[in-house]
Amino acid sequence: MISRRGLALGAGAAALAGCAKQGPVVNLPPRERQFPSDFAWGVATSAFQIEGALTADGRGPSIWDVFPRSKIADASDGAEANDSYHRYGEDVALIADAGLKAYRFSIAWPRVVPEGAGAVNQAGLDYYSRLVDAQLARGVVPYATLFHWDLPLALQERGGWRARDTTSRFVEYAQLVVQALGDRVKHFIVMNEPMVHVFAGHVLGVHAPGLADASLIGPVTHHLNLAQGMAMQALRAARSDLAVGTTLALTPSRPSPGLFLNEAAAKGFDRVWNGAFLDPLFKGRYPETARDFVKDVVRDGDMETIRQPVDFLGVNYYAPAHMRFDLMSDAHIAPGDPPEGGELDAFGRQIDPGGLSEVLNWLRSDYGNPRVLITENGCSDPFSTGPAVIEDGFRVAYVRRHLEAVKRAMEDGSPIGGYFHWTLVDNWEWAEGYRSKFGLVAQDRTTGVRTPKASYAWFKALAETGALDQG
Ligand code: GCO
Repeated sequence: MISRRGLALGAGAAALAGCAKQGPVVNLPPRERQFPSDFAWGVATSAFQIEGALTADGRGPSIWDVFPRSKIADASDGAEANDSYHRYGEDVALIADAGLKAYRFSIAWPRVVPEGAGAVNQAGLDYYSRLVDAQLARGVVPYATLFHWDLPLALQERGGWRARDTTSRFVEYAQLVVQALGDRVKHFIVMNEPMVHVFAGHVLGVHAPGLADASLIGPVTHHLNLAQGMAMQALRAARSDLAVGTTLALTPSRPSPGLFLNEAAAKGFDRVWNGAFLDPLFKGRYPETARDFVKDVVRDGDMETIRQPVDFLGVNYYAPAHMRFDLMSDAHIAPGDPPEGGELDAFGRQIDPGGLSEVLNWLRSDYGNPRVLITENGCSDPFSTGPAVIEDGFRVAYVRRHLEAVKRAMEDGSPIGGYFHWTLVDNWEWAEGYRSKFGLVAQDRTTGVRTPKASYAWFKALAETGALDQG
C-alpha cells in the first residue's frame, strides 16, 4: 500500500532517528535571530484529530468516522483522540501558559450541519463558541479553519467534492459559522491542504473517503478551489472586519536520484501539487499541466470566483517531495526516494529547511509576495505505539532550523506574520493513527493526562522573547 509517506512524498529507508542531528543550512547571524514583537506564535490542530466525542450533542458522522481501521497503521480510529471536545479547557490553558497568543483549530462541519445540508445543530456551534470564549479569556487569538478534511458523510453519499453541489453546501456552512462566531473570530482559514485531500483521499485511497480513482483529480480539485472562493466571498459579505485566507501544503518537487526522466516527473508533479491551487487563487488560471484534468468541470465565471484576494496565505511545510518517472502508473509519475545520506523524518522524507526557503521565495517572486502565516510545521517522534519522547531535542532542532529559514525569508522581504507549530498535544495522525506523535505535549492514552515535553518549554521561551537561540 502507498502510505501518506509514499504520497508525500518520497519514501526512503525507514527513518529511525526522529528528526535528530541536523546541521545548519540557513546562515542567520545573531542580530537577525530576533522576531518582531507582533509576530504571532501559536499552535495548530484539527477537529477530527483531537476532539473525539464523535456522537456527542448531535454531531453527524464524517467521512473519517467510517474510514476502515484496517487502513490505519495501528488499526485505531479517531473516536477518542484527545477528547478535546470535553478537555478543551486544558488545551487552551496549555496554549496560554506557554505564552502563545494564537491558536489555529478547525471546526467540524458535521457538528454544525450533521447531514451536510439542512438542519443546523446549535449544540455544535455552542461548543465552538465556548472554545473561542475560553481562548479570548486567556488572550489567545482564534484562527478557525473551516475544512480540515472531515466532510459530512451524507454529502459524500451525494458525490462529495466530485459534485459541484457540495460547493454551495460549504458556503451555507461557512455562513452559519461566521454568523455564530464572527463577532469574536476574526481570522478564517477556509481550507486546509486541499491537495492532500485530493490525492490521499481520492487518488491513492489512503485517507477518507478512500477512493482510488485518478479521474477524480480534476473535479475534486476544481470544486475545492471553487468552494474556497465562494466561501471567501460569503465570509466577506457577512462581515467586513475579517482576515480571510486559506492554507496550502506547499513543497518543492525534486527528482529522485537515477533516471534523467525523473526530472520531468518532478516538474509535472510540482505543477499539479503546488500549481493547481496556487495559480487559480493568485493568477485566475490552472497551470498548463492541470488544465486537461479540469477541462470538463470549469464553467464560465468560475476562475473569477476562485481568484479572491487573500489577507494571508497559510503555508504548511514539512519536507520536499522526491519524484520519479514510472512507466507503470497512469501519469508516469510516482513518489521516489530522497537522495542517500540525507536526514529523514519519521515518514521517510528528507529533512530540509531549504525547501521552506524555496517555497517562500516562489511566493515572493511568482505570486505577488502575499502576507504569509506558517500554519503548520513540525516533526514526529520515530513511529512507535509506545510512550512519547519527552526529552525531544530533535524536535527543537527541527523547529529551530525551519524558523531560521522563515526569518531569512523575512529578511529577504517576505511578509510573514506568524508561525503555528504542528501540534499542541500528540494526537491521531490519520493513516498513522497514534503511532506518529507531533506534540509539544504528550498524552497518556489511558488517563488522558497531558505532560509537556522539553520542546514545550523551549517554544514558550521563544514565544515570550521572540529570540531564536543558536542551539
Ligand atoms: C496535514 C495536516 C495535519 C497533519 C500534519 C502532520 O498536513 O496532513 O494538516 O492534519 O497531522 O501535517 O502530518
